[in-house]
Amino acid sequence: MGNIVAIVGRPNVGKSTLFNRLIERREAITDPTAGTTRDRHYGKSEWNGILYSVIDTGGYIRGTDDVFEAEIRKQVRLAIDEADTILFMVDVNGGVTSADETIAELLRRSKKPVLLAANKVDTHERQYLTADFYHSALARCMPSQRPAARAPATCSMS
Ligand SMILES: Nc1nc2c(ncn2[C@@H]2O[C@H](COP(=O)(O)OP(=O)(O)OP(=O)(O)O)[C@@H](O)[C@H]2O)c(=O)[nH]1
Ligand SMILES: [Mg+2]
Repeated sequence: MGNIVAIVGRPNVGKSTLFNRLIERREAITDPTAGTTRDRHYGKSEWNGILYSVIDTGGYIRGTDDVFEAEIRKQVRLAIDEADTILFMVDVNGGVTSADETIAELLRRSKKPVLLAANKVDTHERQYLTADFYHSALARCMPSQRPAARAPATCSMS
């Protein structure tokens, strides 16, 4: 298997926040406004002595006429094609959305290995919300949260 990981998910789930954490620099813009990332961003990271490339992508929104959103979809598909492994990021708050289902289907069709990262698990109790995501049957579900979140991390990317 090669060493390119693409972070994919709907807008605002925390993809760029994780990307910055992995590359250990604040390179990607992160913001509470959905649709912040539009292009693909590339970075390098290392895990247990293994170097890998990571791609941050824009939030995937299905079938709108918006030209920007269509361009983001194109960029996401390019990143999926290029990647060896996909990190599918969801937000545990609010459960599985139809946007998550659409992306799950896109990823299933890619036939690439997918890891599901359930983000924004900021409190101990919220780790149980990850159970909702098992039914998308993509992969193991890994709870995560940004480093600054107050509650103890239950699990992280590594
Ligand atoms: N509570 C909480 N907020 C988070 C966490 N991770 C990211 N955020 C916040 O969620 C918002 C969106 O984060 P981004 O990293 O910009 O999300 P994104 O998925 O890249 O968004 P788009 O580029 O619009 O698709 C920001 O305000 C982040 O600070 C987390 O673990 N917990
Ligand atoms: Mg982003």
